Amino acid sequence: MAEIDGGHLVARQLKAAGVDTLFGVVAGPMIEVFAGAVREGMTVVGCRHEESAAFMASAWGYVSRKPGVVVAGSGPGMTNTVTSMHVATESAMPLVVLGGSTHGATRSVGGFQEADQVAFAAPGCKSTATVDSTERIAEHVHLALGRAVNGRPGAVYLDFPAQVVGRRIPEEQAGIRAQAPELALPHPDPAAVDRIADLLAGAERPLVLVGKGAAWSDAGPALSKLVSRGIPYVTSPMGRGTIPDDDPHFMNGARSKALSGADAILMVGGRFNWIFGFGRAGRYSPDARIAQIDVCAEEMWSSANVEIGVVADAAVAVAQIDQALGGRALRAAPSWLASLRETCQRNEAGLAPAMADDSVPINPYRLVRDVRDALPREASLSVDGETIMGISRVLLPSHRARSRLNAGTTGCMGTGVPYAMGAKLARPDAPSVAVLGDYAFGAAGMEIETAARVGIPVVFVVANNEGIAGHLLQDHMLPAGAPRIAALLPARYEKMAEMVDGHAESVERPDEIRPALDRALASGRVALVHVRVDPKARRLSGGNYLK
Ligand SMILES: Cc1ncc(C[n+]2csc(CCOP(=O)(O)OP(=O)(O)O)c2C)c(N)n1
Repeated sequence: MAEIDGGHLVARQLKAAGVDTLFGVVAGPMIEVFAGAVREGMTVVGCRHEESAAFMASAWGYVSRKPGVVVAGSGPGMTNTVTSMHVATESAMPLVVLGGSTHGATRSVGGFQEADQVAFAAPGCKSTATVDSTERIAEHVHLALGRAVNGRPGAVYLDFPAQVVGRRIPEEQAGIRAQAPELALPHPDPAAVDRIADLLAGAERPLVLVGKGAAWSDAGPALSKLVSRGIPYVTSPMGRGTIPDDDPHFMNGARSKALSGADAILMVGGRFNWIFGFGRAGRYSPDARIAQIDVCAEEMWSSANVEIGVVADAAVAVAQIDQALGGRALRAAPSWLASLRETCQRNEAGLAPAMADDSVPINPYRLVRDVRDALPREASLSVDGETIMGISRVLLPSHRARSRLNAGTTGCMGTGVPYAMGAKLARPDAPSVAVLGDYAFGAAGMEIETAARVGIPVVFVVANNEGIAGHLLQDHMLPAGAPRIAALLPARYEKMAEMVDGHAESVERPDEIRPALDRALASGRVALVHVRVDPKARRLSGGNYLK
């Protein structure tokens, strides 16, 4: 009678559920899982750090709308994924962490790499479980995958004690769960749809807010249709591209004015947290009437005074609101759109001199302008850092849902490198570019070896301003004469691409930026474009453009 070990069983269940890519760091007691994944023909990405592996998995999952799966060994291997689980849950990215743990026979008596792993995982997860027998592996994996990706996506942790992974059982006891429920998407109540249509139709200054929940549910086409009636919209950073950014109703460039001026707001798949100014008076008009669409009813309870909450899939709900509006003309004053557009143009014009600056060291606005010009329309874009992320948020567009990845709800540095790699594996046909501060690159930079080894041709653009927000913190917030704490060495990060036979570029002058980017994009290899930017440059507060 053929037998199968627990590790192979994990892989077989993943395959049965349509997960063909696995991330992780090989370690006991999970080596059988990696071996099983190879036997099952999965793409297995062996990473250099579990935190990065889990970030890669969550980006892969978010872009492909499947659960991203990462495997970590016991003790510190598993605890290295805790930040990534927290980030995935807060940023609503689907992640399943499979953590090996010490053998049951040595628990509580100082077992090797023993830790209370479920307790470490729990606060950052939607759910956690311990796999109690080899026979129940398939069921636990089936549950974890479903829970990570459904409802609001997030992290799920499964703990695998060593004795469960290594044990062999007869194949007919494997209990593979080949069938996943076919879920009908949650549809909105028609009466609520009519009320929202009335709200938008009767408003003088309507506004749509787009969060990454809208990206997740591919609400772009329905949203494009709705806003084309003459409604401006503002997105969260990762909601960018759900409607292509070159839509004339896109008003992130007049964000503060749009939020404070609107008299009716429809929030689609976003949360009234810090990213949207909590929905509080001050950022918003106290008289604004607010409607919200979300897959979670709890989300309607926030700092914002939400009048109408609809629990529904964003794409379905928006399409129905548009249908309910039918041939009705909106009452919105044309001057509302026009004044926001004018603010966008004025703010962008205010940045033009910095974008055209030819000085050395390079102005970061000039660098990001050239990245914008070189960036293919369909590219996946990941951005990480502080100064460079703020500038990129203003200048770099996105044109596709779930093509924009950044530090997200938790503002977590160290996501940029692995997110770009996960996105590339999920969408291999689209170029993947990461724009990174030197600190942000360094936080996960060793994964460049993973990219070279596995063959993940990402372009890393490192804006090296020699520090955390350049020299700003070092010079202005630390005592004079302090050792370099926030300021970093002017290191030559392109050497890290050379080290793995990747494509390396080093740029010191503005006119060298674009040719270097073009060569990197054409190289077909992992590439690092190292750009020396002015350590003293800060973000410009062009009107309300940057808030
Ligand atoms: C995990 C984590 N650690 C620390 C921070 C605090 N932090 C915010 S921005 C930043 C670094 C920014 O420097 P860099 O990546 O070089 O980008 P720059 O601002 O210089 O463009 C740090 C450490 C954070 N947000 N996340």
